Amino acid sequence: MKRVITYGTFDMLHYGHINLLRRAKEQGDYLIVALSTDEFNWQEKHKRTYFEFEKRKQLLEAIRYVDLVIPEESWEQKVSDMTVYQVDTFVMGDDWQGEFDYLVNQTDVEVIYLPRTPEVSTTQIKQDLQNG
Ligand code: C2G
Repeated sequence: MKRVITYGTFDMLHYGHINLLRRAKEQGDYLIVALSTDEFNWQEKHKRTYFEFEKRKQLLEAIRYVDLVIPEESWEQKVSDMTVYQVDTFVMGDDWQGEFDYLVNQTDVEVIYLPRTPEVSTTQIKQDLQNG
């Protein structure tokens, strides 16, 4: 069984996230999503989410491509996650291109960056709603 992992906030879930999760699952048989906690989002990404962690987790767990949701609490946990969850492939959108290449050297996972869905983002949705 090929195990895939990806990380993110997944706030205000939209089809860009679904496109990513679908393609991540296509890389293997079992997809783990490490979901940024509210604290991690605020302290490390200076993002306040619209939906709190438990709600974002509930949404992700309802997606057919997702097999397990775990918390993302730090940038550093990725290396140990690869071992703990016996990961074969790490997937991220290409807005992170190159940022996680260190995982190839520090673990034996395959690192794949997938093209983002260009026209949609949580930030854009919020702006559009504000502008009416
Ligand atoms: N994504 C995408 N297309 C979009 C929006 C997002 O492919 N239109 C992808 C991102 O590239 C990322 C995933 O969906 O791989 C989740 O996006 P975010 O929730 O914005 O995640 P981010 O804040 O980038 O956090 O340790 C990694 C971080 O937790 C990633």
